[in-house]
Amino acid sequence: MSFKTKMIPLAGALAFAFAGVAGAQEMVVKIGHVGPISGPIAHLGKDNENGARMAIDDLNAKGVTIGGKKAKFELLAEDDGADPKQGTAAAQKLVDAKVNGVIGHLNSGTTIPASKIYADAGIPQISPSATNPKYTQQGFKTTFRVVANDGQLGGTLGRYAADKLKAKKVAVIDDRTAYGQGVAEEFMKGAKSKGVQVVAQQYTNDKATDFNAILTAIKAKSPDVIFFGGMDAVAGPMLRQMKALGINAKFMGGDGICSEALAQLAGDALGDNHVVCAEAGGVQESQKKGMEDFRARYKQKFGTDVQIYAPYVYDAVMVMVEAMKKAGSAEPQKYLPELAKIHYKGVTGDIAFDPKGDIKDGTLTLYTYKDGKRTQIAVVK
Ligand code: ABU
Repeated sequence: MSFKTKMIPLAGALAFAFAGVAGAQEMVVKIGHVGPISGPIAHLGKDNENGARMAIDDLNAKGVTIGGKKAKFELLAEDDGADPKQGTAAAQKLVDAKVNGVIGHLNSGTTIPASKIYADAGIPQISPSATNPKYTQQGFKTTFRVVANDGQLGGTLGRYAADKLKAKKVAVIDDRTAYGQGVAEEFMKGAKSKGVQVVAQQYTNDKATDFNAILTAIKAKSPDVIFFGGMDAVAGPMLRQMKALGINAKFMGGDGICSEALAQLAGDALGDNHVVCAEAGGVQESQKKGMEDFRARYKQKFGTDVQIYAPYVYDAVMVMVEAMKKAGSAEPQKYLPELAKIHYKGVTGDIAFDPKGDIKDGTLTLYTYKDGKRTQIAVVK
């Protein structure tokens, strides 16, 4: 046997041994994401999922070390169709897949029931868009949200209707979801606190397309403003039918209607300065460039504009990973305490949580639509 042939197995064994060492220094971190990728608001679910994918791709490209090990991040994306039952099934699937953390869900109606499943499994959950206050009021240690809640959203919009739109009479419609109902109630509280009269209250659902009966009943009461608690996929056709019925009242809604897509969904019924809505977050002047850069990168990557919450999803992933880095571990019970006390500067602003898991100092951005484009009115605390 020659010297050379003797060395080949030795080199092979060494290479194998080193590969084993390198392998032992790597870890896979599974991040779950859930939103409606099917159904009427699939465009919003996809927007959220894209935000998560962008964060995962950025983290893997940059290279992240957790507790001395190189982390490889994997996105496990699930569709809940905005349906509470599908939401809990998706949550159980992610728990069974032993995800390290979950970003989602998009809707309050899915986020709240799913949160018990994650809490029972001890898995941290950050919602980037569910705004019903109940989500963080259940006493779970695992629930966090990076946006303001319906109390802030609805209350601010109610007071805005009185102070800025000079409304004396408002009509309110909600889609009977956890979000729609909650934000409509908060709007009424805010409006009534300013002496505004609620002259009509009507109900629909999150898949409805015909609003003639409820709009006709509302028209008879001549409101100055119609507030809708629900999502853009319903608000668009509702605006078209308002126009067809000759209703000139201003139209208001929360973050669920405040998408780029509302312009297409409403067509020429959108009008200029006719719709006022609010996103449950927003950046101050000094942070605007970071947000603009994010939006440009997003458009380049996915070929479409941000709808509403992709930047918040991106930050939610980053915040979760920052907590893992601080803990030196991706194990939920180890990084959860770090997540609870995190201070993170994201593209959506400064993120820190109160004892319930709600974002501290939540911000809102008021928008209207002009020339078919979502146009910022103001950023308010
Ligand atoms: N916040 C608007 C959409 C999501 C939700 O809370 O249902």
